[in-house]
Amino acid sequence: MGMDFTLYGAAGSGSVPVEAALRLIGLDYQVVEAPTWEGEAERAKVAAVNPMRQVPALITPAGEVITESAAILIWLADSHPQARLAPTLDDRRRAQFLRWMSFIPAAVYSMFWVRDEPSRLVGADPKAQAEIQQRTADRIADCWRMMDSQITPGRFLLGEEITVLDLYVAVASRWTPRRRRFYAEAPGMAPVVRRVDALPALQDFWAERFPFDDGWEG
Ligand SMILES: N[C@@H](CCC(=O)N[C@@H](CS)C(=O)NCC(=O)O)C(=O)O
Repeated sequence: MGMDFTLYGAAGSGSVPVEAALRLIGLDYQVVEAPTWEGEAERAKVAAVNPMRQVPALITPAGEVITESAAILIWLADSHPQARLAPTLDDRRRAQFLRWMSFIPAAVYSMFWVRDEPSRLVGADPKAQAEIQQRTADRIADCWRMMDSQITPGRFLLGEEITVLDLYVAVASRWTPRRRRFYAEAPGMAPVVRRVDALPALQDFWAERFPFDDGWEG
């Protein structure tokens, strides 16, 4: 099979759950590596396909560009129903699936636009920047706690079957304030993300794209 999908992404980034979904579905893809948070040169690589200059951005075999991690994950799952990575439209879990798939980018992921470069909001003042880092980390922790209070996982977040929501939360929960705090704030979801970390089908993938290096839990 040819390289049908092209994904602009980076190790450890929001492209990782998308890459994991592509792997689980069994689709062939290539990654254009662009760690955008490292600076202008990396962001410029993405500008041609995504004027937001962010990853992930997926180019489909038909040449369509899809940005926004949640949209990409939902679209991939819905258009490959045989992989069973999302509740279908008539499934009673669909509403909660969409709820949490929207919550992650709106409440959690959006904080990283500020965290990655606090000067975007507060200029060069180091004290204000440190405050931004602290407050956004606390806000993310609060969001995980609120989500945990509203969800009753089974083996996975929505029940017994893995969905792209599990991939998304497993990756996003490794970012600041990182897993140790996530386990404390979200004890109900903690066993689920550990289960996703341990999925045999993804062991080589995690090692390549988001390794569990010493001290990774924070
Ligand atoms: N809303 C976007 C956010 C994507 C995003 O923030 N990506 C980060 C990398 S993990 C990025 O490219 N940051 C560079 C920037 O915002 O300038 C999504 O959900 O895909």
